[in-house]
Amino acid sequence: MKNYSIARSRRLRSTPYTSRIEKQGVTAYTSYNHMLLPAAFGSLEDSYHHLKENVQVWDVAGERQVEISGKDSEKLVQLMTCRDLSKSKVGRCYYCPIIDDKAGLINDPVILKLGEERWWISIADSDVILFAKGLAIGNKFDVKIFEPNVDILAVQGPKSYKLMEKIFGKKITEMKFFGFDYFEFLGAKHLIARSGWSKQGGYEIYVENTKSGLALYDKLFEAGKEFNVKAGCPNLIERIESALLSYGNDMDNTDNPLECGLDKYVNLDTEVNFLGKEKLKDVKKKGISRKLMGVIIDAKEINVSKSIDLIDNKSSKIGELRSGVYSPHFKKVIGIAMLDKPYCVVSQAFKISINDSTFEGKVCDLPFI
Ligand code: THG
Repeated sequence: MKNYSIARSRRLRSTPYTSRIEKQGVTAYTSYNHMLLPAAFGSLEDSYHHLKENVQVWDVAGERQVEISGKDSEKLVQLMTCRDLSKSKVGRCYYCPIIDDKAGLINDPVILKLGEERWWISIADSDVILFAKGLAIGNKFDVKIFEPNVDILAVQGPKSYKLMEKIFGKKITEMKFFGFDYFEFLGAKHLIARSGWSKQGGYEIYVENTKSGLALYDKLFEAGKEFNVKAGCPNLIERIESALLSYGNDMDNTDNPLECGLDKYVNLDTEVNFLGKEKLKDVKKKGISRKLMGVIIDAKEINVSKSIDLIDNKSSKIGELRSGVYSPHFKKVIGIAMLDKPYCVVSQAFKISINDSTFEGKVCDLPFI
C-alpha cells in the first residue's frame, strides 16, 4: 500500500505539541475534531509492547472540550446523554453516549463536571458543539457554549503512576479511576484526571496554559528517562484488544447505544429527560436486531478503511467488520464487527474477503483481553 502525506492547512489544526512529536519521530497522523492526531511512531507492534510495559506521553489535543456553563447547563448536558447525571459529582468524569431523538449516536465523550453549573464534554470525532448550540437555541436555554483552549496530554502505561508521582507527589497516586483534581506545575494549576484511551492505566492532563504545558511536556520526558518513557499515541492493537470503542469507526449515527454494548451507560428507569428516551425504551422492549461483537480472523494482515462484509457459508451477509488489526497476542487479525442478532453467538463462523483473498473467522465476546 502506497502512503501519502497529509496536506496541512488551517482547517486541520496542529497542536501545541506538534513540533515536539515531529522531532520525536511521529510517522503517521489521522484527523480528529479537525486537528492532527498522531497515529504511529514507527512500528505499531513495538509501540504496543512498549505501552504495555512502560510509560508513554500522548498528544491527544484532538480530544477537544465543549464547555457548557450557565443556569441551564445541567439541563442541556442531560438532554444530550442517556446516562443519568442527576447524581453526578463535581470532580468526577463520566463516559456518556450522546444521542439524537432517534437514539442514533452523536458522540461518546467523557463528561467532566467542573462545577454545579460548568461542564466539559471531552469529545470523540464529531461536531458536538454545533449539536449543543442548536439544542440551546431551540430550547432557549440560558447557557454559554464554546471550545476552550485545552490541549490534553495523556500519560499512559503501567509506569505512568511512578512518573506522575515523581513530578506531582504521592497525592496523584491516590486519585480514583475517572476522578480528577488540580495539581500545580510552574505556578499554573493543571486539571489532571485518572483516565485515558488505553487499559494500561494512567492520567490525562488538561493543559490550559500552553507555556507551562510545554514545560510539563519536556519535564515528563526528562523525569521519565528512568521509566523508559517514549512518545506515543492511542494504539490500534491495544485499543481493539481492550474494546475501547472509536466513534466513526466502530459506531456512528446509524447505531444506537444498546447495539454498541453501551447498556451500562443507558438509564431508562429514572425521571431525567433526554433526547431519544422513548425510542430507546422501545428498542429495549423489542430487543436489538444487531450488536457489536469481537471477531478473530485467520489472517496475518488487514487495513480497514471501510466496512467489510462478513459472509456465512450460504454467501449471505451476516454483519460487517468496522475495525481490525493484526494482534501479536492472538497471532491473528482481531476486530470489532456489527453482527445481525442471530449470528451474535460466540464461535459463529464466517468468511471475509481481504485484498481479494478469502479468510475464515469466528465471532467472540468483547473485550478480547
Ligand atoms: N479521554 C478524554 N476524552 C476522550 C477520550 C478519552 N474523548 C474521545 C474519546 N476518548 C471518547 N471515547 C472513550 C471511550 C472509552 C473510554 C473513554 C473515552 C473509557 N472507557 C472505560 C472502559 O470502557 O472501560 C471506562 C468508562 C467508565 O466505566 O466510566 O475510558 O480517552 N478525555
